Amino acid sequence: MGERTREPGSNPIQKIGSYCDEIHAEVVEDLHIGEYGYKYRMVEGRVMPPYITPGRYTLSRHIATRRGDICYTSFPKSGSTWLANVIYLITHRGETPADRTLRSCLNWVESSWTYPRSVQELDAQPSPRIFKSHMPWDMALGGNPAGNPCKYLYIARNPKDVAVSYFHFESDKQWSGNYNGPWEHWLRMFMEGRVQRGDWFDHVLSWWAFRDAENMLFLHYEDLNRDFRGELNRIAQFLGYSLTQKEHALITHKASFDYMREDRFTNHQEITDLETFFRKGKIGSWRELFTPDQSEAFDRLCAERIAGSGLEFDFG
Ligand code: PPS
Repeated sequence: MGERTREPGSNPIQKIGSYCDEIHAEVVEDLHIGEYGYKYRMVEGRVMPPYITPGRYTLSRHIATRRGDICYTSFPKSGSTWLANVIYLITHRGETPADRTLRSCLNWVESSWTYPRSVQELDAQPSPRIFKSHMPWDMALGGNPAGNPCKYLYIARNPKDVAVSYFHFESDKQWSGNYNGPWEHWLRMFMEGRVQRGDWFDHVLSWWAFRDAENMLFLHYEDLNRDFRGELNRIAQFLGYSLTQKEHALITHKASFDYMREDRFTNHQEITDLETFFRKGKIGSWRELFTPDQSEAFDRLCAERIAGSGLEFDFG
């Protein structure tokens, strides 16, 4: 098993073209433009990105999953790309193809943006098929996860870091959400559940309620950050893989923040405007933007919304 660090420019991966509402939002009349230009679509009463089109969403709900399928899911900016890479590396014993990207190896059925698949393409794919989603439980891929042959992994991150990471993400890129307002306003929208993918608390709690289901693994970004070794073993075991020491070391290396930021397999270089995707990769970067008053208000909201659920977060 060789470790390949790719030199910049050494492989043929091409840009996939720019995001465009006229193409990717499909039903453009449905779109709303909120405060500070923030664009979204309502799906099942939730704020969603424009590229979650009615047709793609319906397909994602009705897709026939099979034994061996893996679906990872999260609220945006919670470490899902990191988890995707870990899943890919486990299921491929640490090897990655030189002529493809992680994104192109995943099935993001609910989205019309980046590698949308037809039913025929999905049916023809060998196991294990890896599905990406950012949906709450009641909008999950494959209908009801509890009665589904698919294995689900949910990754949650402390919501202050999510809010900050999401603000940078939506402010830095010029497509889809296109938010161009200040942090204070973004934070208010986040706390009121008005950012794309809806209310963070509802989202996380919806999956947390099913954390003990046999086909479900609930993960925390902060655990991966603090104890990658232990979490890698947990994920591998859940997926039914036993890793050799060498594979373990290779995966640990290839899933590190610095490696993923540089490697063309993972660094989203095929998409315009995602150059800042690998931003900090740390616990506690919320301190950059939260004022003491904002932090207190957020803590009060957390106490109200997750009290009694048993769900706890490490804020660094
Ligand atoms: S997205 O756009 O919703 O799919 O974003 P997502 O991948 O869920 O989350 C992006 C944040 O995860 C950080 N990240 C990592 N942290 C630590 N280690 C590794 N390997 C890693 N890979 C991605 C990424 O930097 C984003 O967090 P911030 O705080 O913005 O840096």
